[in-house]
Amino acid sequence: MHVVPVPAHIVPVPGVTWVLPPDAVIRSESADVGAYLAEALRLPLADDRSEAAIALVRSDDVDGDEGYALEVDADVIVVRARTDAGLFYGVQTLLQLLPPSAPFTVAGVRIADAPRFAYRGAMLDVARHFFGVEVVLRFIDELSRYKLNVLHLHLTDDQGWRIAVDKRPELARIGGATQVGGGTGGFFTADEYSRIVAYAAARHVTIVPEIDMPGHTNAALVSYPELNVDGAAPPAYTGVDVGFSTFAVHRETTYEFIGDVVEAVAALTPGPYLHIGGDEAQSTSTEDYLTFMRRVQPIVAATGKTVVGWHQIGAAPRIAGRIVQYWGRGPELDDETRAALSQGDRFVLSPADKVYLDMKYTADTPIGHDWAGYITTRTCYDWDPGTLLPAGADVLGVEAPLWTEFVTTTADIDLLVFPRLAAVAEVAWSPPVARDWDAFRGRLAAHGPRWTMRGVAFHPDPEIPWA
Ligand code: TNX
Repeated sequence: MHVVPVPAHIVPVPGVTWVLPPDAVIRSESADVGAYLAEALRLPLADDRSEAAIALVRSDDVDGDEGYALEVDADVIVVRARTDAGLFYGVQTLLQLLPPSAPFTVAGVRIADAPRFAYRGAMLDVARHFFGVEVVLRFIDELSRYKLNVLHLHLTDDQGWRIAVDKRPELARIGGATQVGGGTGGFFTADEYSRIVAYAAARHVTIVPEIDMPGHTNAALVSYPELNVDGAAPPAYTGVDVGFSTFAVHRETTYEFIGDVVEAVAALTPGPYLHIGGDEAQSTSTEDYLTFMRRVQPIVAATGKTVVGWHQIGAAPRIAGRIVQYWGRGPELDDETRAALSQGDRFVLSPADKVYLDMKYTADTPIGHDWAGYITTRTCYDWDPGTLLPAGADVLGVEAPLWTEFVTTTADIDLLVFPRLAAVAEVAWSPPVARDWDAFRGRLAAHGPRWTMRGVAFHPDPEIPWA
């Protein structure tokens, strides 16, 4: 059984094998999940009365908003869950239990599964280098196979602005026209962004849009000169430095601008979160930073969204319910993280030395950073979100970011993301007692051929005994 992330409970039933019958049909009490499975297996969906080879059943006996039970018997495979999300995760497990090609058989098994953390995410930086809708959809497809349920899109940075805002057309027109290295950039229209959101929703993935501010804003500063402290637009930026840009914090026009942007992005985003960045604002004084965050957090809250920010926002007084994304490196905690802890903030954990997917695996990796060290698949796997912060910290989950200063192609994404994202998924989903590096390596090995079949150019990390 090569299931990743490893289920909470999995017990083989010896001597039992399910074999796909020639006239197999799927019966589903969820139209959406049934359609997803039917398409994946190219099998017909049947009405309720027919004899099904695979049945997706709603059941209140299964615990949790995302939990499921899966039973493989000789004549039928049954997935039970209380919610569509649970059925979807049961289906992902089933797709992994099935062999990648015919003959389609599954060994008898009983699985009862539910996630450890509610927030299981990845981040894609589409600002440093722009990646279009199709690349993002493919990324969502892959992450949902590993039961991740959040895609954080880093939509704005010094090098580019990637989402059209009707009231502020120059953001896309001017801010969207550049990227690292001087390429032509790009941006999502409202319709394209909505396509991403809908595709994600069909896979139980929530999109978290990030508008990074007050630093990381050169693309906005180029587009609207009045956002600058001196009122003059700087030149476009296509390098890879950080910390040099800031919004004018003491001007009302800045907050009118932010209001327009936040309102537009919130209106296009059905999920509960809106990320305001807040990292590396090295050109904003501490006092100005606090002033800025005191103004901006309520602007976001007024749209009904929950504020998310990189852990530097911990320095600013919290707005109720906000989430702080920790990207530090241990063992010492910085002042902002400590401030967030003492304010009782909720945390999403993205420890840079564990899950930064833009770091090289080893010195030989052709692209990537190394400021947080080299990160092998094992490094992504061998840590516990339950003990990273002091006891009592309110940890909502885990997110693995892919920054794209040095990432220019889909093959670059694949190399850095796979297989490490699968390790992060197990960290976020599976209970600590079920986790074991040696067992994980063995299970992960079976995923290589599947990635190859799907055209995913994963890194053949030598620590994995690839099949
Ligand atoms: C730090 S992590 C950043 C990004 C860079 C990244 C490169 C964070 C909140 N800020 O601006 O892309 O390092 O690893």
